[in-house]
Amino acid sequence: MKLIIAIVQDQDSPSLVQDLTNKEYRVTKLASTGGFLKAGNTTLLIGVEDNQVDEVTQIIEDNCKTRDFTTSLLSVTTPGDTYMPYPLLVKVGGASVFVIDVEKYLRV
Ligand code: 2BA
Repeated sequence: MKLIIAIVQDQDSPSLVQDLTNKEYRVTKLASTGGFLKAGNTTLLIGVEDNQVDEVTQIIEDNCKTRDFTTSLLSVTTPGDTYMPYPLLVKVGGASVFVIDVEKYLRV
């Protein structure tokens, strides 16, 4: 068995969760925050049999789009310098996916 951890953009998560549950996959949705952009994203935990990993990753790929974000970072060189905001273009997604071996799965 595998645990798929998928970090996706909030906008993509409703259709993704719907498609997964329509195919009878069990999904847990967590509200998360990206460390770099400090913006909300969604982390999905999906426990599957080994032979289901490809189908689930395909469903994730079908639902998750890459988007461009412009973020404003603050730059300062030495103490006392003025903070200079400068725009930075960042590509986010489609999804960051981890597939982990599960030692034991219990539903008691
Ligand atoms: P964030 O950390 O907010 O990162 C958003 C996007 O900013 C990333 O998109 C990437 O394009 C860029 N980025 C992140 N860290 C960077 C850095 N140190 N320098 C330059 N650019 C950087 P994605 O790679 O698609 O990641 C989207 C979100 O997925 C991330 O949000 C984070 O929440 C998660 N993530 C991605 N890779 C991860 C990893 N290896 N471990 C844990 N979480 C990860």
